[in-house]
Amino acid sequence: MTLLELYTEYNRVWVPDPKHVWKSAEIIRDFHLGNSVLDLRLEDGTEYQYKVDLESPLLPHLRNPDILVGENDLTALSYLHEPAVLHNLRVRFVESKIIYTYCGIILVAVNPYKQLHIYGDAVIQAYSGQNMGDMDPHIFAVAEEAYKQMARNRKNQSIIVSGESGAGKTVSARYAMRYFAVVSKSGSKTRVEDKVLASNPITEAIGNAKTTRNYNSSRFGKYTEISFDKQYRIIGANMRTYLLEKSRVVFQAENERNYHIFYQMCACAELPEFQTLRLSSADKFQYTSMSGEIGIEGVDDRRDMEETRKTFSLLGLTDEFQSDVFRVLAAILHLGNVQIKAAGGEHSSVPSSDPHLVVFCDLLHVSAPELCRWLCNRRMVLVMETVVMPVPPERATSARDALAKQVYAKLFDCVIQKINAALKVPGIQHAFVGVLDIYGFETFDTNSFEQFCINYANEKLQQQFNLHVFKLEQEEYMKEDIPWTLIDFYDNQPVIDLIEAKMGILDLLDEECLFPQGTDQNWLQKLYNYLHDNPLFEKPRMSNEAFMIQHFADKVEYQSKGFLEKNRDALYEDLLEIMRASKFEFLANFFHEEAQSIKPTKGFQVKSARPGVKPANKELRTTVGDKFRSSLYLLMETLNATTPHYVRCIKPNDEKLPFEYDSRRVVQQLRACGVLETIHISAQSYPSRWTYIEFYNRYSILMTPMELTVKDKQQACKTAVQRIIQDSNQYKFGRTKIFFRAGQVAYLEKLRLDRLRGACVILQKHVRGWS
Ligand code: AD9
Ligand code: MG
Repeated sequence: MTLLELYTEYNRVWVPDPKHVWKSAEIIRDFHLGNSVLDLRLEDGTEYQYKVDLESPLLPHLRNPDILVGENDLTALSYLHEPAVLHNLRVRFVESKIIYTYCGIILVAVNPYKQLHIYGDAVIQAYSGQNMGDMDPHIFAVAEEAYKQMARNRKNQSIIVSGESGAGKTVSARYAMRYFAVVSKSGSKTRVEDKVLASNPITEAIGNAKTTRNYNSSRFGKYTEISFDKQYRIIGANMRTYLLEKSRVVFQAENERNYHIFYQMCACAELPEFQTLRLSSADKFQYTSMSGEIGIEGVDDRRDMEETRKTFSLLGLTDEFQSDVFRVLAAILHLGNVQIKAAGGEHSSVPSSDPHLVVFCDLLHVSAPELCRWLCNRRMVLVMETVVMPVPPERATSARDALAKQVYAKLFDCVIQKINAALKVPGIQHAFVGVLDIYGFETFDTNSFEQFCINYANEKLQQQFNLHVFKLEQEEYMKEDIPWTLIDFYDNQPVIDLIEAKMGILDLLDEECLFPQGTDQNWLQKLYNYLHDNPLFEKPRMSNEAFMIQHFADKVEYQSKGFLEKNRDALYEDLLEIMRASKFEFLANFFHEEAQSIKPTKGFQVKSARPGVKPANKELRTTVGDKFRSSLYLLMETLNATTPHYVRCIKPNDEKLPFEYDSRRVVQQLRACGVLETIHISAQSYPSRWTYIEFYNRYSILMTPMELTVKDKQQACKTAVQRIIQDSNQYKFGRTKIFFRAGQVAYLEKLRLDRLRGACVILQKHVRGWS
């Protein structure tokens, strides 16, 4: 008997559907090998013939028995495939308003877009100390599991949260952190747990912004390590951040905003302590008003400013530090309003009396004439001499914006450092739980360097996940004395190699950045030349300005324009020199300590990336791509040294509507965030495992009288399985368990049901005979 025999009358299947992705249908005639169609009836009553390729009959997915629908863990389903997962999540979410479901070791969280009463302290207490399997799926159950394993195994843990923009990563990460703060309350006066939680509003004020996808979108990745002492109480924390979106400081797309903190400050412009900053409402500043969007529905920037300042104070960051931060932020807003005018030919001009330039220089204690000079001119180093050349207004504007971005990025790092110092562990850290809130896989109509980096990070995370699942499987198989070579699993190393290996995409990009005359087009040509044999790399047929990568989640087309510039992140040395010379020590320090906190894997000298644009400090400087590669390497090292727990957030609709489930959007994300890949991994191996006892108890009804008389029950099970399932590749006998390939348990279940029905009929005959 094979799976084919389950395609019989009354059984149900899933067939593809353009709107709902999958729709249910009932089989109305038994299917036999050699049939060219499968006769079906759809739920609306229409009959439908599903075409079957005679060469390799590919039949639609079988639908699970209703009794299994709504399960807490998707891996309990007999048929584990895309339509089953999609349907099960929908039933739970739409009908039962349940947002959490397990899929093996993953917690799937569907964003309800509605405040639910499932996060109170009482719920935390209910989850505290419980076993994961005994409770309903919840972010608190994952946090509890991490906490418990940390204490039981004395091992560091990680909670890895991923998902696309607006899916609920930051909210989930916050709840996980709150869980630890509540269960590990030290009761001490220092309230270190509150301090750890306070880090969130601050990082969100300076690192989150309104985008069209999410009103509070994190524009950076974050890994927060929460430290515990021997009694497993919180004693501190440390944050690592990844790739802040700097371009937002000077440019926002339509309907988007700059970082929240700017609007919070503008909303408080008239406060006495802000008078020196010469602020006004956000619509008066270019950097906060270019998209025409100043407020956010339901957000009170003024009140949020109070919260930001309160949390600054809670962390023990002094008033002086706060006022330094606000001073720099206000200066950036003024810089954006500096008018750069055309001055004929290739010249530009900024009068040193420009009111915003005056305020900028006042606030930051830098020289106005010098700033005007180096906005409108550049230094060219020739063979024998250095000459100063004027630049056109566009160039001067780019220089102004580059300075604003650079100052903001430095300020961001400085605030993170300060928070880390405030949360520094005073004594010895016994163990930690790290919470990773990082951007999910992205694909837009136009994809650039940022998406490339984000998707590269996701490839690395997916590999970490695959290896972990693989390791768990391997451990299980070893325990069961099953040779590990049996495991067949998907490895995305080839895509990672394409990106990061020697002479891969990043290396070629760095190489091109070394040439003063390097261009995006030259680099792309090199990619075409060197990588055309790679099956995961493609040149689009219709374009000479893009390349495509087959990622684990999807194929993505990247536009090469801007890669070189973004990777170089060139600094305008003459402008930085002005900052360095500032009497405002807080600012000057940003530019004195150029040393990178992340050790580069390799460095190289950018001689002169562009004429007049020199690398900072004329020293070894790494590119953005190279730094990102190193920071991912460190992150993976950290994650691999911990026990990971996975949370995958799903955005169920694009309109932010409560409990609205758009199957097409959900399935896209299930594919992209690796949930379906996990299923694929387990479907490839042996997803169903039964101990011999469990098997005997349930399936002895299928055993022959001879098998039933065998004393050794384990042997009886083996003989029965060998007889019932003829293809010996469909199962493996372990020490304590039998491992089944996908679909086999469903098949056994069918046989069991048939047998029970048969027994019923016989019984009924008997009963009738007696009466
Ligand atoms: V981004 O990649 O940073 O742009 P996130 O972090 O994935 O994104 P976020 O956590 O900010 O998304 O969630 C977006 C919004 O969804 C929140 O502001 C809430 O309004 C809403 N949300 C998310 N999770 C929940 C939840 N568990 N309960 C209620 C939620 N609302
Ligand atoms: Mg976020």
